[in-house]
Amino acid sequence: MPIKNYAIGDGFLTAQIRDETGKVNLNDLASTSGGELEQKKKVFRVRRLFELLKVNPNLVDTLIDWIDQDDAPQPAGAESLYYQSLRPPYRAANSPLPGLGDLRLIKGFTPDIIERIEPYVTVYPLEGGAPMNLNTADPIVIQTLDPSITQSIALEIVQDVHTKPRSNLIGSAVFKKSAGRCATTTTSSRTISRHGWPLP
Ligand SMILES: [Ca+2]
Repeated sequence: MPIKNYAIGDGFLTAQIRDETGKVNLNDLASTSGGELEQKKKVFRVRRLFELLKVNPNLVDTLIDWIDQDDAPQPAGAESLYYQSLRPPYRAANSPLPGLGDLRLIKGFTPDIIERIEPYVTVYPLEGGAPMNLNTADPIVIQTLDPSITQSIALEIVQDVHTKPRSNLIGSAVFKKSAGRCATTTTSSRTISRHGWPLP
């Protein structure tokens, strides 16, 4: 519940607290924990989010290059060589994003695209690798957990969570029903768990 126009001193305070752990962490792209397979899944999640938001998924390559420590560009990416050709020139950060404001520095991230993705992404924790809080996640964010989670399944999961907030969704009736509709039930459950779904 936001605070609106709360009288404080000579002015008014307006504030809203949002849970960042219910979003896709862009700094997961810089996290090397979990090995190569886990890293591919993190990249897949961000690409899927972009696709769901009608944003060119190739922009994930420029995002990876901005965050990763090396100067070797991804297939559709851009490293310091590109940024140093701009006027004024600058270098790729080659480190985690300290805030979403830095997205404007990255090749291809126009104000329109940043506005489109901002509600669903975070940079916290900076080191990445934190599990997602499904109690506060948007249906679009839940869809990034696994390709078999359709919009209707995600909406059903959110509705169930809002009815009964919990730390364990695996055993819930709606999860079993949803997982049963997925093409690879067991695999889906395991995949979701590795992506941050709370385990029993
Ligand atoms: Ca880099």
